[in-house]
Amino acid sequence: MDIKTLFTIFIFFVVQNLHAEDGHGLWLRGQSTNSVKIICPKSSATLDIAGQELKQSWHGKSGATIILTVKSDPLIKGEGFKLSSGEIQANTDLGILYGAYELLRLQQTGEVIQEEISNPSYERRLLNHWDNLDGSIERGYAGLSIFWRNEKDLLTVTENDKILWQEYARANASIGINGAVLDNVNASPLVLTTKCLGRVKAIAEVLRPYGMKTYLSVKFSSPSLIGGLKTSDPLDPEVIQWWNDKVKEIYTMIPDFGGFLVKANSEGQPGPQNFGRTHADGANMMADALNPFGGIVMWRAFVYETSGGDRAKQAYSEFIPLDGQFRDNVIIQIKNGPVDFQPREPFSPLFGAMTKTSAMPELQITQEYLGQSNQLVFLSTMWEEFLKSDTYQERPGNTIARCTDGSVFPQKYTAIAGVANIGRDTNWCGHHFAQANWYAFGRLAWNNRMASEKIADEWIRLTFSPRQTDQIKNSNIRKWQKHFLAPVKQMMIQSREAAVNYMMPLGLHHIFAGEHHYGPGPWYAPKGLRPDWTPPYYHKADTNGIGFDRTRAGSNAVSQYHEPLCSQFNEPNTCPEIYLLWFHHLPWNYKMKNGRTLWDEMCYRYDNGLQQVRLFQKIWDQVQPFIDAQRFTEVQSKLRRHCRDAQKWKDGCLQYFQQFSRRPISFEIERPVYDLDDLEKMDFQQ
Ligand code: GCV
Repeated sequence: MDIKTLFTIFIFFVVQNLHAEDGHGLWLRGQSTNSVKIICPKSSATLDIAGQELKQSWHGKSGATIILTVKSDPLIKGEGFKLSSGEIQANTDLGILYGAYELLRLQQTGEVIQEEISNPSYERRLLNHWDNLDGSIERGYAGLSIFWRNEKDLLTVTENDKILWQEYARANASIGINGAVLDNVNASPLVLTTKCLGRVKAIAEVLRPYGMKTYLSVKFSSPSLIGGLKTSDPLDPEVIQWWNDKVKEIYTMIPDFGGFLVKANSEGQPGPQNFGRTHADGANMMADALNPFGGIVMWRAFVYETSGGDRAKQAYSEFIPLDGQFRDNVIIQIKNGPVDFQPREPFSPLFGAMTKTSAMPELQITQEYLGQSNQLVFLSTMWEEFLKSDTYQERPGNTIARCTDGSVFPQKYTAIAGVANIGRDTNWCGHHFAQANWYAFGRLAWNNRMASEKIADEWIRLTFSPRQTDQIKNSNIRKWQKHFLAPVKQMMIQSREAAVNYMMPLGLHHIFAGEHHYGPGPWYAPKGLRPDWTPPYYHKADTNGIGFDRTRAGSNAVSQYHEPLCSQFNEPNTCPEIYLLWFHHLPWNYKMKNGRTLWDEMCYRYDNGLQQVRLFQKIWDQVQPFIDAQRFTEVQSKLRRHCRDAQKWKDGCLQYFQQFSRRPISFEIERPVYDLDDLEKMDFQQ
């Protein structure tokens, strides 16, 4: 089936479901009856999509003309574009498509359209899908994989598959995402079999016109697991040949294949160290195979050993000595924080510290540690905080954004990745508001200086715009802005801080019950489990106090940060209070800046988080007149669950820590409603 027929079927579905408001339409609900004349001297699959999108959703003056010009301009970088009155200009067809989406977004959000050049911050803006070949998704909370299936016909591609992939590609292109890693970093070697590559080829064909490249996570031991070799040693000539041949086979099938993502020597995954080699040896071997075809290797820095001391220090300790040894088509993919996507972490000290090696941030869009698909947490503010963090590397002002987008270090490739929150659920992400995180990731990947307020504003207007909501047809837009847009935006902007407060305030981290990473479990420490997989390893509460001592006198993790951060973090009175217990073990009566004791402050923060969620419920209940029934009810129900969860977090953590603080739960706050005994036995995912 050609791309035009697919597009027609797809439009048919969109029109059919216009009033369903089940969330499937994401932020792309701007269909309009206004007409526009498109002048485009060239034709290609991508340009045709740009033209169709403009025609379908034109909110400018009816009868206007728009010219699409593919022409080089030194001010336009890569896939960037220039918008001016009546024209979209770009170096590439894809740039035109991005320009078309930007123009439509400006029209639909009511912004003034001025002449502008927009260039992407990162060359590669990728989603990482942790999708397994059996269709399950590691840390996925929105149903099964859209790419893989656990059925007899695992590899048969159906028309429904293609429709879904096309909708997916369109949504990504509309926010500038230009690549997808299709399988879990805990990779199956089978993904590299010729059969599976056939499915990857089929996906790539649907994604291609939307400018999305496909990438694969690969298992380091694939040569021995599926290639029949005795070893997977990266310096072994037969192993090198195996990867060369495999890469050649991939490019024969998928000429624009993007490259590999590798999790090696991490959480039980094999890697070069199994053969006495380094991360650089392993990454370079793959990089050499990919280089002739323009492919890249994204080599993850998420490594830690059970016997390796402070887990937060390990990635830095392993990778810094290798700086300068990697090929220029290797990028080290680093999680935002030094531990693991916690509600709040200081940034990973690796950013900016490797001056001769390309680095890229890895963010987590799926809410593994932030309430999964039950809690409303807008992650953009967390990512903004991270990207704006000053590393002080080379000179003050070198933020993470600057250290990774090529502003500070010359990188042959720049990139950013987000672990996707997408599944087969009708609304794609499990929670209607989780769509905002997908949207925010794309917008920040395009412009890493964008403010979360602006992103939230855009997303709300596009997703809940009164134009699309029958109930509001006769109501005026200002009323909608005051009673829907403003309060909902406020709720989104505050939601991450609320989550930090009711889960892990003041720098606490990783205090979840069990492997599910959902409910509270500061007590969770089954016998025999490696210590760094249990919360007491992280909170270290005892009758003397609480927190992880990472000062010079403790694990000395502070030394991995550039001055003045190292000294600031080292002293409790200069350490930002949001990171206090990340870096310090402090007595329960430690005096906070506001005069409260540490214990009272913890009580206050936990309660405050819960009260914030109660406020979100009130806000949402009041917006009912401005929204369709289905999305209203579904979000309302999620917020009720959210509130119960926040109560469990507060009650569980405060009562557990009270056993050590031996102080009353501050009388200024509401009393716990759950018993600690019950919480310790509870299955929070029920
Ligand atoms: C894909 C955490 C998650 C794992 C994940 C791992 C990683 O440990 O809990 O599910 O594995 O991070 O990022 O590799």
